[in-house]
Amino acid sequence: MSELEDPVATLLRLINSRIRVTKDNGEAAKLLASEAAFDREILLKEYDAQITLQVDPVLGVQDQKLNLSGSLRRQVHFFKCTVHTIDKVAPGADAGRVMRNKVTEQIKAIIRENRTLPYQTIYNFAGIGYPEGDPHKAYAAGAASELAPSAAGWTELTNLEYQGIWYSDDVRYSKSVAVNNQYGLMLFRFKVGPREQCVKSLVLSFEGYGTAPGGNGVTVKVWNHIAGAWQYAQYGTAGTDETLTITISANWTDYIDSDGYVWMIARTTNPSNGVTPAVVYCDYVQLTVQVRGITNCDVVSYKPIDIVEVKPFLFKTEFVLKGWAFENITLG
Ligand SMILES: [Ca+2]
Repeated sequence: MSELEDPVATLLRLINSRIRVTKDNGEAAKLLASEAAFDREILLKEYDAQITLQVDPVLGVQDQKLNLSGSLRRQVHFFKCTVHTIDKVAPGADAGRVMRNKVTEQIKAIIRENRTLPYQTIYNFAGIGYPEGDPHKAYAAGAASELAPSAAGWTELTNLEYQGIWYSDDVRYSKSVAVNNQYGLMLFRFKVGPREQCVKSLVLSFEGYGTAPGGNGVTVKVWNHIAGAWQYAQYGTAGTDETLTITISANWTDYIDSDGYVWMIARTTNPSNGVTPAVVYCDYVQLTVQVRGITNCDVVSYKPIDIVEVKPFLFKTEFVLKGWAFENITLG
């Protein structure tokens, strides 16, 4: 049973997963994008900017009839999206107005550039390291079989090792195993944002390769937590980078566990012989998730609404955004 995702959740994920703002000193700005309401305390203490999103209280949702009978319809959702910044006294902080303008440009770019794909999110490991929080994780092991995600044999990558899988840049992480009959294994855990009931597509991809005395090749699979089995096997045969893709076409909830994780394994197709190692190389991995929900989005308008009567000044941009979805309804 699938359901439509709340459009506010869809747009917030779009913004959160793509927004990157660099401060004048070269550091990444710390941003909070959430449902309304604005929190002055949290902005003063912890963040360089706060972005709030809600259904526009004036424009709301329009239900448009697209044909004479009214069977083809379009639901247009309007949103109020507000950027909030202040002049911070913290060292290294941008001036409030400068930060506001940077965040405004980012929101504008993200919404316009993803006009036809607001429902798609690409998850990867860029910027992630050990032992940071709850999100995506990567592990390696040597074993004679495909270990389950919960097996004890996995070791998480180190901070430096994670950097090998951040980007598709020919800088790779590799796991070498020289025990007879053992494979080089890697395990990837992706933390998926949406409610699993809203998911309509999961696509995993692995860029890398494997080498072993019995021949080149890497095998990738995804974990079915209901069946307790690795499934959707894809095989590579090269001794240089190739991209293997797993497309899950049905029963998505079987592949998203109760913690919201999707698990992928990669192993050398052939084992070590105890003399020559089996080595699995990974340049990059990603998970692309699509949800059922709004299919388009756009910017309607925006304006600065600074509040400079009280200190610290509050710099704000207020956007009106829209998102829409088509419906084909059965008439009685
Ligand atoms: Ca890489």
